[in-house]
Amino acid sequence: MTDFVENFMAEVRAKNPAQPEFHQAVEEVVASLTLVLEKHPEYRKAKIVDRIIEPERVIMFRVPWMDDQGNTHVNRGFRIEMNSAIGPYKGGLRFHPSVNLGILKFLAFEQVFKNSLTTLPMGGGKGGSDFDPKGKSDDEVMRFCQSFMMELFRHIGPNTDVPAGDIGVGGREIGFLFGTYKKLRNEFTGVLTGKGLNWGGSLIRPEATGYGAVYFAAEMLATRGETLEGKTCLVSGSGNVAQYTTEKILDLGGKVVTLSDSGGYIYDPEGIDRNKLAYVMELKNIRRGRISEYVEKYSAATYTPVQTTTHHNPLWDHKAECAFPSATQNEINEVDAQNLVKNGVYVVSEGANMPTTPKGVDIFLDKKILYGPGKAANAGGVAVSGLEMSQNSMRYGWSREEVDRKLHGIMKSIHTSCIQASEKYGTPGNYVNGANIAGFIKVADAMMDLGIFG
Ligand code: NDP
Ligand code: 2IT
Repeated sequence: MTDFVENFMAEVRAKNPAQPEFHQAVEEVVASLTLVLEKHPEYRKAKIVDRIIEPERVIMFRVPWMDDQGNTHVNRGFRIEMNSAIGPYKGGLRFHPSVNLGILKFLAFEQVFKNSLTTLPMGGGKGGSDFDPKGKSDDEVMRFCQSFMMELFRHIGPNTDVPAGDIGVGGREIGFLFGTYKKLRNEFTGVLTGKGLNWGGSLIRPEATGYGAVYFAAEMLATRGETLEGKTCLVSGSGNVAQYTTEKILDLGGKVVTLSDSGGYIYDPEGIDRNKLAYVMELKNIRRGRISEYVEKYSAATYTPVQTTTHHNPLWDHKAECAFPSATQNEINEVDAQNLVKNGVYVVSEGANMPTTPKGVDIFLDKKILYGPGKAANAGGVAVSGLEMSQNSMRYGWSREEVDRKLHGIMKSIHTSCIQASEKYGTPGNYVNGANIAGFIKVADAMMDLGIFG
């Protein structure tokens, strides 16, 4: 079967050149699936794996926009409609200069399995642009979003494809995108999630990814009879996921000592308490400042600039029990993974998508730490997006407690699915195999039922 993976990956690489992140995401899943394919010749016969790695549709388009000085710019827009076997395409939009076809294909591919794990009826998709919102005025961001939606609107719809946020796309961007869609279609529908509360959004959606990643960590710890109470946690990023991860860790009695952005990270040995978190939220969400400013306000903390080209990230080299990578893909390499384990970390719950390199993952699995991969641990965001879709369809809104209770239940159920699948296929405690297999089987069975186009 390892021959199978090698041969399969050689074809994937040849057919999808210059998409290393997509290759990485596919290889991890296909390696897990060898355990399933041996027992299920029907999946092999129906070429389910060959079909599941091929997007149903890729849309790529020009996004022209004008800056405040009247200069014209052109960015590239994408939407990857990966798989709709179990529901409408669903997944976020990322606005970041690093965005390209391969990165969005990796994200769309992971989204298929993640959405399947949530228990809700959502297919997988992802989109975005290489536009950089950083340093742009609100008006520039608005004009960009309007231009982006001017093309995207003809491809999406509440029963077809429902985008949401991701890196660089938060409430502000979703507002401009939704306003443009509404104007173009003359329709008020749940075509996007992550909407504002006054115009169709769900309570707890902003919190959901971070809260979910912490609920998932709590479930993993419970398998050893432990809780987050008193545990020291390393969190990376300082955006949506990092902020609400920090908030929920505080709720559960843990201590967060790091946060970061693309410039570097802060280490606060006294812990980031609720007041400091409120400061970070204001700094990042309202003032759109840099995390380095934290140390000007809180002198016990230190700021360390980090080059993305360095061979390891010192953020992951502090004593702690838990780590919540919440910034971006491949932010933990094998040196970082070794440092984490060396410093006592034995819980890693991934808020970000694919934040650990394959060699880093191997270290976590070898050491048998509690390692929750992104497609399980960060599924809370899209799960509450699914709940937002349900509320929009009903034209009704659930209370904060109701949505949080449902989110908590979904995270527990994802954890159970991972445990059960990893045991059934002979690798107990391996959440990577568990998530890949449990996510796959539901989609694969639907594809079998729907015939060759499914
Ligand atoms: P935000 O844009 O709100 O925040 C992103 C954070 O990560 C910022 O602090 C940003 O720093 C940092 N970051 C981004 N790119 C890099 C980079 N290349 N190197 C170092 N730091 C970087 O995004 P989110 O919090 O929404 O997303 C964070 C992660 O969580 C992503 O992997 C995303 O795919 C994943 N995710 C998000 C979900 C959601 O609901 N939002 C759901 C599931 C997963 P800076 O400000 O300098 O750019
Ligand atoms: O990666 C993800 O799951 C997200 N960015 C959220 C997707 C969504 O549709 O809420």
